[in-house]
Amino acid sequence: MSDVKPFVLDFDLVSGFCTSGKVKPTQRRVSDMVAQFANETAARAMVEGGDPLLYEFYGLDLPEDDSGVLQFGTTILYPGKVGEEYFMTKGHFHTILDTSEIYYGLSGHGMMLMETPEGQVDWKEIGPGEALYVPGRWAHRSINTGTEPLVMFFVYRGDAGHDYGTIEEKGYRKLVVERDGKPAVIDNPKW
Ligand code: S6P
Ligand code: ZN
Repeated sequence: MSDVKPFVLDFDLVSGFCTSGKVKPTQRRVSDMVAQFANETAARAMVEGGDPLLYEFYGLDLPEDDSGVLQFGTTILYPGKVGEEYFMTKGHFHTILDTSEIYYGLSGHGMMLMETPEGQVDWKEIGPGEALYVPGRWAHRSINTGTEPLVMFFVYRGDAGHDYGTIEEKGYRKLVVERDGKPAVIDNPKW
């Protein structure tokens, strides 16, 4: 068991930021995930045009090898599109595949796109006051389908680990795009 002492952290309920600055978020820009977007040409043009920030998320300095630890923080995903595809997170499986995760919507509106290695696919809308359960084995990607930052609090088993490789190689089976001004879930033509 790890020797972590009790502590308190502040996360703003609307912005999602730790306003005291006790912890710092990791940032991902379009340049960090050009190949993950269906329209890579549009992604490259955005990189050249200033490389916008897609999202920020907190990871705490907690032991990563202890199944008793809970990792937690917020994800702040900005609104926007690359081509017709909404801004999204990279998405990942947990390395310990059967570990689950809880997300709680604080502000903004979006979707969680999920799939299993066996090819089950699901997506759920998430907004303020809604708790979303991502079961073990389900890869998860957050997508901002709204016009404000999508802010969610998350908790997962601290030794779960992140497997990004599978998604980076093959992508998701589905994409979330804007059609007629509304979000639509379509087949990924690259799959
Ligand atoms: C970790 C949890 C979140 C994501 C964050 C960024 O298990 O799901 O903290 O790390 O939303 O997404 P990604 O796919 O870049 O890690
Ligand atoms: Zn996760």
